[in-house]
Amino acid sequence: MGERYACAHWGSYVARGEGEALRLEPVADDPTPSVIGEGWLGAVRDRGTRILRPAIRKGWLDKRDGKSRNADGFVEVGWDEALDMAASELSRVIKTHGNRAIFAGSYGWASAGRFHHAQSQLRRFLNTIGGYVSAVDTYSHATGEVLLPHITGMSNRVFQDEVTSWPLLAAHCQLLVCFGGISGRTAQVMSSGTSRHEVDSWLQVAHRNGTRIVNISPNRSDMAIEFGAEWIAPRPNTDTALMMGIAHALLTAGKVDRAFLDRYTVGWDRLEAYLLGRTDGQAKTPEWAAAITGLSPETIRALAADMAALRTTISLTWGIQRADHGEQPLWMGLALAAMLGQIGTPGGGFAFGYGSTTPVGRPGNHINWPSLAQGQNPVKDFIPVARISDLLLHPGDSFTYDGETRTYPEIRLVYWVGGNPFHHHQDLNRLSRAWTRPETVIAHDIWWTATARRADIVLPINSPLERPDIMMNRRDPALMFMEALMPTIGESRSDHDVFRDLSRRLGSFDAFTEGRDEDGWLSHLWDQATAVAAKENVTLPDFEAFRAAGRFDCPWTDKTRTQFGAFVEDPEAHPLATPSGRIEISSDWIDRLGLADCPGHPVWLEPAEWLGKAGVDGMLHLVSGQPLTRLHGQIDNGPRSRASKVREREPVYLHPDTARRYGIGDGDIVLISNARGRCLAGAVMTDNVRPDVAWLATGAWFDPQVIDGDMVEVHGNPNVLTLDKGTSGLSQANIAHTTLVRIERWTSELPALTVFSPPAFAGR
Ligand SMILES: Nc1nc2c(c(=O)[nH]1)N[C@H]1C(S)=C(S)[C@@H](COP(=O)(O)OP(=O)(O)OC[C@H]3O[C@@H](n4cnc5c(=O)[nH]c(N)nc54)[C@H](O)[C@@H]3O)O[C@H]1N2
Ligand SMILES: Nc1nc2c(c(=O)[nH]1)N[C@H]1C(S)=C(S)[C@@H](COP(=O)(O)OP(=O)(O)OC[C@H]3O[C@@H](n4cnc5c(=O)[nH]c(N)nc54)[C@H](O)[C@@H]3O)O[C@H]1N2
Ligand SMILES: [Mo]
Repeated sequence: MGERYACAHWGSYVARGEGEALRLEPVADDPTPSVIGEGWLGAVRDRGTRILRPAIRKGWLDKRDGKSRNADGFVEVGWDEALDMAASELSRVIKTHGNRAIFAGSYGWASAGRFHHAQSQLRRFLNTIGGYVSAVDTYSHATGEVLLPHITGMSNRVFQDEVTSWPLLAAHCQLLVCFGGISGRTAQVMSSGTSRHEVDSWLQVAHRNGTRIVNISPNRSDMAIEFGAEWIAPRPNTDTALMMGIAHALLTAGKVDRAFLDRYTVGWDRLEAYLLGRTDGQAKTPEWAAAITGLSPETIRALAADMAALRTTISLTWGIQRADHGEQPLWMGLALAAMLGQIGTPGGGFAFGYGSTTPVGRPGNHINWPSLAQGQNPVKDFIPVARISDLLLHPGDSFTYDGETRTYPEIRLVYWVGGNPFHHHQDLNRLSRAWTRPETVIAHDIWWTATARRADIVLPINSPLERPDIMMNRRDPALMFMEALMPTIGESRSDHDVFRDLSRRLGSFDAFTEGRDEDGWLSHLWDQATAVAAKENVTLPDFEAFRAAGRFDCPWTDKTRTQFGAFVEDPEAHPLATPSGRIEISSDWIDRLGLADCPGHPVWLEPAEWLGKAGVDGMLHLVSGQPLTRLHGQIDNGPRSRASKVREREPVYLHPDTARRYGIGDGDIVLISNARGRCLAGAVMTDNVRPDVAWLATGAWFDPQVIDGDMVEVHGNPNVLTLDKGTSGLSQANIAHTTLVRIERWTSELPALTVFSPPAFAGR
C-alpha cells in the first residue's frame, strides 16, 4: 500500500491517522510547506460554518423576493426538493427568457482536483441544456491576458510558461528589479496544486550568487529580509512614471540600445517622442517622475545607471496591473527592458509573475494533462470577469473590450459554483445592490460564505478531503491520487453528483454523464492522461496501481527557458505573432481603437484615485494584497487564519508615524472608510510599509452590519472600500489596488462577528 494524499492549491499532504486523529503532513519533498495548510483540516471540520443541508432562502420561497438577500433566514429542505426547485427554476428561465438570461461565469478558485473542478462541472452541465453567459479572463492578470497578445504575440499563458527559468535567472542576473517584490507569501499557491514550493530557495541561490535585488513596493516585506534587498517605495500606482523617469535618464545618458530596438521592436520612435516631451510638451525626466512617485531624482538616475551597467531583469508581480490603467506598467516595463537591450539573454530582460504563484519560472517539461471536457456553449455573450456589477445593474448597456463593442444581456438567474464574488469583487456595497436584480441565485459551496448567504438555493458541497480525485498539473511533475480521507460532513455531496441529478431532471443525463459514474470518470481521465504521457515517452501505471500507490512522479526533465530566447537569436526564423512580428512598443492596432485610457503606446495616466491627486490630504492608499494565512476567502474560518487576527479582525499594517498621526495604537481597532464603504480592522504597526499606505489583505469573510444606522463591515474586508471600475476600455480588468481611504480609531463598542456562525434558519 502506498500513502494517502490530499492536494490543494497551497500544497500536497500525506494523511496520517484516522477519524479524529487524522493529520495532514506536507509531503517530504516540499522545501517550504505553506502556512495555509495549517488551517485546512480545522476549517473542513468546523460544523458552524459548513453548509450541512440544502437550504432555500425564505424570502425567495415565499414571494420570490430578491431584495431581501442576506436579510431573511433559510429553510432547510431535503435534496430531492432542493433539486426539483433548482431544475424547475432553470427550465422556467430558459423557457421564458432563453439561456442568455443565465449568468454562470462563476469565477473562482474552487479545488485543485482535475475531476471535481467546480466550474468545469457547472459549464459541462449547462452546455447540455443550452448554455449560459460566461466571463472571460481573470481577477489575477486580465491586462496581461488582453494586452500581451497584441504586444508580444503570446497569450498570457504562453508568456507565463516562457518566463526565464529560475536556474538561469539565479546564475546570470546581476540586478533583479522587482516591481511589487517577489514574495513567499503569494508563492505558497499554485492553481491546480503543487508538490513543492521553491521560490524562496531560488531567491536564496540568486542571493548567494551575488544577484543584487531591488524591491520596489509600498511594502518592504514583499521581499524576504534575508535576501538583502534594497527597498524603494514609490507612491502606489506610480510605477509607470518611475519607469519613464528611468527611461528618460537612459536616453539622456546615451544608454539606450538602439540596435536592439531597431532589430526587435516597432514603434520606439513614438515612445521616444513622448518620453522627450515632443508629443505633449512634458519631458518625462527623473525630476518629473520624482514629483509623481515621491522618490528623489537621484534614486531614479542611480537605478537607471545600474540597470544599464548590469545584467538586469525587470520583474513585475501581477498585483502591479490590478490598478487603474494597469496595462501601462506592463507595457512600459517591457519597453524599458527593450531599451536596455537585454531581452532574450538568460538573466536579463522582462518577467511578469515571478512569485505571484509558485510555478512561474519553474524549470521542467510542461505536460498538458487532460481535464474534464466542458462541451460547447451555444451562447456567445460574455463579460470581462470584473464587470459583474455592471452586467446586473445595466442590462442593454454597451461596453468595449479588446477592440469590440458588446452589450450586457439581461440576467434572470445567476449560478455560482466554486467561487465567491462577495470575496473577490470590488465595491461590495455596489455588488450588494446589483445582487438584488436577478430573480434567482443558485450557489454551491462547502461553507456558508458571503455568497452562499446571498443565494436563494444553496447546495452543500463536500470538501476535497471527503471525495476522491486526481491532482495533475501541467507544471508539476507529481501526479497524485487524492483519497477521500473522511466521511462526508452533513448531507453534502460533490458538484458532480448535484449536476448528475439535475441533468436527470432536465433530460440531459446521458449527455452529461456519458454513462460514467465518479469512478468511471476518474479512470477515464487517467486513461486520457496515459495517452498524453505516452506521447512524452512516459509510461503511467494502470489506474488501480496508481490509486493504490497514491503518487506517480514523472521523470523530471530539467528543461529551462529564456523569455524571447528563440526570437532574439533569429527574429526572421522565429518572428513573434504580432502584426509586425516584433515586440510592439507602439501598437497600430491599439492606436486605431482610439481609447483615451489606453492609447497606442505606454503613457502615464493619473489613476482614478492616488496620493498625488489634489485634495486627498489625510487619506491613505489602501493596498489589499493576497493573505498570508489563507487562499482568498478560503479557510478564513480555520484556526490558522483566525490566529492571525487582532481581536478577531483582519490586521491592517500601518507605519508607526501614521498611527501616531491618527492617534492609533498597536492592537487598536480602526475604522477604515471612504465614500463607498467602511470597515473595521485591527491595527498592527510596522515600518515595513510606506507611511501613507494601509496594507489590508483580502479575504476576511464579508460581515456587514448596521451600526447606529450606518452599514459597517465589521471584519476587515477591503472590498467594501475598493473601486469597481475597469483598468481601461481595452482590458476592463479590476483595479483593486487603486483605492484611497481615511482611517481613525474605533471608539464605539466592538460588534461581534456573525459570519462564522450559521445564518438564521426559519420554518416554512
Ligand atoms: N481587494 C482585492 N480583491 C481581490 C484581489 C486583490 O488583490 N484585492 N485579488 C483578486 C484575485 S487575483 C482573485 S483570483 C480573486 C479570488 O476570488 P475567489 O476565487 O472567488 O476566492 P475564493 O475564496 O478562493 O473562492 C473560492 C470558493 O470556492 C469554494 N470551493 C472550494 N472548493 C469547492 C468545490 O469543490 N465546490 C464548490 N462548489 N465550491 C468550492 C470555496 O469554499 C470558496 O468559497 O479575488 C480577487 N479579489
Ligand atoms: N497566500 C496566498 N497566496 C496567493 C493567493 C492567496 O490568496 N493567498 N492568491 C493567489 C492568486 S489568485 C494570485 S492572482 C496571486 C497574486 O499575486 P500578486 O498579484 O503578486 O499579489 P498581491 O499581494 O496582490 O500583490 C503583490 C504586491 O504588490 C504590491 N503592490 C500593490 N500595488 C502596487 C503598486 O502600485 N506598485 C508597486 N510597486 N507595488 C504594488 C503590494 O504591496 C503587494 O504585496 O497570488 C496567489 N497567491
Ligand atoms: Mo488571482
